[in-house]
Amino acid sequence: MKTALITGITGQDGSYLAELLLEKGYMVHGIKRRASSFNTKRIDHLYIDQHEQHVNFKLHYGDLTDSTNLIRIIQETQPDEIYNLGAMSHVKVSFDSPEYVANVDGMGTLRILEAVRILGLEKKTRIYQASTSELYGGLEENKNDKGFYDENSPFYPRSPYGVAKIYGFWITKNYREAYNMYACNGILFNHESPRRGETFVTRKITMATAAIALGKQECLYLGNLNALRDWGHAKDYVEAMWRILQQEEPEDYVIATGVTTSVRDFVRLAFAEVGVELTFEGEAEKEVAKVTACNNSAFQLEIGKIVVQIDPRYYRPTEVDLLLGDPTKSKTKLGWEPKYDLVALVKEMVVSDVELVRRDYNAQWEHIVG
Ligand code: NDP
Ligand code: GDR
Repeated sequence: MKTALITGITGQDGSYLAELLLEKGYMVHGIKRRASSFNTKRIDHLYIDQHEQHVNFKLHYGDLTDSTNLIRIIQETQPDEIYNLGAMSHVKVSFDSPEYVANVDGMGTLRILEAVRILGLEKKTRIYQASTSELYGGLEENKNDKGFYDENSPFYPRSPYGVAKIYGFWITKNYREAYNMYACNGILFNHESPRRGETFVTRKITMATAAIALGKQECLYLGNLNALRDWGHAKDYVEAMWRILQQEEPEDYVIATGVTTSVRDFVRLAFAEVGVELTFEGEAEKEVAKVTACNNSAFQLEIGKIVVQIDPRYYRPTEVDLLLGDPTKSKTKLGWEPKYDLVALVKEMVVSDVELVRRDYNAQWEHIVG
């Protein structure tokens, strides 16, 4: 039986990866932070029945800012594979707490690598580092000839988050080269799911779509509608993480769908799932989306109703305008291909959020900041 250790197990990706590894017969250890309220809702279904089915699933308290607990947990668990997914992962919030982000997302990666070295596990333990398309910064001139970002495209991060993650990227590569460690970067483009954090744009949109359709919310406030992202499904992407660690040689890989879509079009697709057609009008901060047709008898919205407005509070000091990844290497070397396309992803998220809003609407959702 292989043993894996996942940092960030309580997050979106950690929860899907834990499920995947348990299915594959792994012993799965996860590091969770102590919080004043429950923070394990994404993995409770794995945790609750640990006395019966999943005795091969164990959580440990810890934090990426604390080397001592990382060394202790790695020593205790002796993992064959470490997936370092833990991070302060919100780009906009990273402008508010840049030092913390550098500590967790940058130095945290070093702490994991050093812990493995200190414990003499360099030959045994393979390490996956959660790198990101934010490293590219969306600069037009850095795209490849085909108009995509690939493993050879230059980096130009545009946020404290991106800058912290670039340290994580290079220190992982450096430890691979300096100490012959099996340490790899997955450069993952945006990936979403019904478990996506509520302050990321896709989930904010699908939750609001559900709440507006069900008459529980008036309007959705967003920032930059022109931003373009290469959106995939988290379930597909954790499969790629696992494949990256199963290769003969450690290498870095771009994981993406190769399709990019604007935030505005994501909004259109989400509302289309509840039978509502939108028309966008106006410029910049005055842009709004109005209902122009409503084709689902379960969701009756007034024609002409404004359901999306701009709130400049959600603009970023420096923005990444466009992300589009080239999945050629992951396709050919890993044999990886996404199973979900964007329409299927949006559908799953909207259906899940309609269910959630019906069951358990919380008026605070209208004021989600992020
Ligand atoms: P989430 O924000 O959903 O999860 C982040 C996880 O990190 C949570 O479990 C969180 O714990 C944990 N964490 C935060 N701070 C610390 C800390 N100081 N010590 C230990 N753990 C901590 O992110 P995702 O699941 O979406 O992403 C996983 C990783 O992949 C992240 O590193 C992210 O930066 C990266 N990434 C994500 C992409 C995406 O589109 N989703 C794309 C590319 C990279 P808690 O639950 O207590 O907050
Ligand atoms: P991103 O994701 O910054 O790409 O980082 P996010 O969903 O936060 O933003 C995507 C784009 O949408 C624009 N936007 C808004 N974003 C948010 N959060 N809220 C809004 O109201 C809003 N309106 C418009 C943003 O400006 C941006 O252009 C995610 C994270 O998961 C990172 O951890 C990961 O590394 C990258 O994806 C790849």
